Amino acid sequence: MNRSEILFEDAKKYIPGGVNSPVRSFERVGAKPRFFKSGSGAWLKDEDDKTYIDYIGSWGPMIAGHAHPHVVTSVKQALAAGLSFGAPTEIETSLARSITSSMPDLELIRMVNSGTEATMSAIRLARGFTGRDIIIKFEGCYHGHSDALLVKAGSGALTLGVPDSLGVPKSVAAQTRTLEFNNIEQLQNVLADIGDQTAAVIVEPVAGNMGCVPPVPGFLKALREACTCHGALLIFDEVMTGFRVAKGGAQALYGIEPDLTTLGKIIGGGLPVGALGGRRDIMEMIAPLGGVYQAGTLSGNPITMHAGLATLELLEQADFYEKLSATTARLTEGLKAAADEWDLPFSINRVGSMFGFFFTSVAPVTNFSQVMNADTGAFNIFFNEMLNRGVNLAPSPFESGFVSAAHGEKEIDLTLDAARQAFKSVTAQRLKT
Ligand code: KE4
Repeated sequence: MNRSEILFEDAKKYIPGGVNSPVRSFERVGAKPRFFKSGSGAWLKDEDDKTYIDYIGSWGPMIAGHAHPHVVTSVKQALAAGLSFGAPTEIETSLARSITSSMPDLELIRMVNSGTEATMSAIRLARGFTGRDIIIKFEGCYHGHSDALLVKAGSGALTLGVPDSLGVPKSVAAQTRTLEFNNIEQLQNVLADIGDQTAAVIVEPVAGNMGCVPPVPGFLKALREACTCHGALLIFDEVMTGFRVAKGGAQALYGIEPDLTTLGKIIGGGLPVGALGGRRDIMEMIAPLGGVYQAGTLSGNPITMHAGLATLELLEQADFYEKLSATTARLTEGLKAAADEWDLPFSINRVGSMFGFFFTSVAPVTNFSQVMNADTGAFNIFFNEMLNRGVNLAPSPFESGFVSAAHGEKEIDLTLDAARQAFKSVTAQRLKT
């Protein structure tokens, strides 16, 4: 056994499945997880000293690359002054000011410790503000693991949601409806029917948790109009897209103003973080100002705030997003060209520096059922072939990949070289079956 395998067996003695988050178990791709010990720029090193070009980036936060000197220095200086005080600190205001200057729709913002906390709090706030109970979400979108959001579609769009996890009470799931992402007509019909009972519609403006699935033209606009028409709040879950697809997030990229926004990942620079923000009249309902309770021992932790602010400072560099987008385009176009050389059904979506690919001839993939019909067996072969060639992709066909500012020509060329070999293996192994 190599060191990762040894560590995995040891971890399983103390931690469920040996991991602190299920996707890390590699269960979906039929492999054993690598244990990593360090990261630098676009690269990770595992416990067997193998190096990998990393396209997970801690699931999005590492947009500037691993262990960026500016971020590490800022955190080291902050650490020397203490880790947490349970009292207000200036750095919390500094980060809030930085975020809201890039995302002006967030008139007020509250820091929390995870994306799950952010969306859970946003749902409670929407219910408190509107006095309504129903929540609408979309199939294939993931908003963290709070009960109200671990709900899948019932037999029909208007039927009661059903739990998407053991332990979620039917009574809670019944308050959530799950619609088809990118289905404008269904959305308009359902909101015409129950819009005046609906507290909020929550959406990933670019779905990143079923692979990467962008909104079709008009979907977000239709969503905004329907929510406004029926007095339901529109919540953009930008935990993944915030500061990823553009400095102002998807709301800036697509020009749609949500009522509330949730954030996470990049704004913490790799440390535990989440945030919810939005219209002042709504946010002023949060304790201590209003009657919607929300709290957290380590919310706004100064070390996290320093890591987040240092990361956002790096995004101010000239042409940061243009360069990142161009690098990602070279990657995705190269992957498509390599798959075409083997006549493989391969479809890839990209928004800025987040991407997702599917072994299907459907192009572009625009909804969950198309994702589910893609060839996950081919994905697993490709994933493992790439991993064994030193490319660390997301270990699931239902995740997105991320390129950082540290990824350069060399990393993209090496990735495409590995992909040509991996596609050859997919072809060979699929021909056997
Ligand atoms: P966390 O509670 O994991 O910080 O955030 C939940 C969340 C909320 N909203 C969106 C759009 C998200 O993508 C996430 C979490 N993303 C996953 C990656 N698909 C985290 C990885 C994991 O679960 O280990």
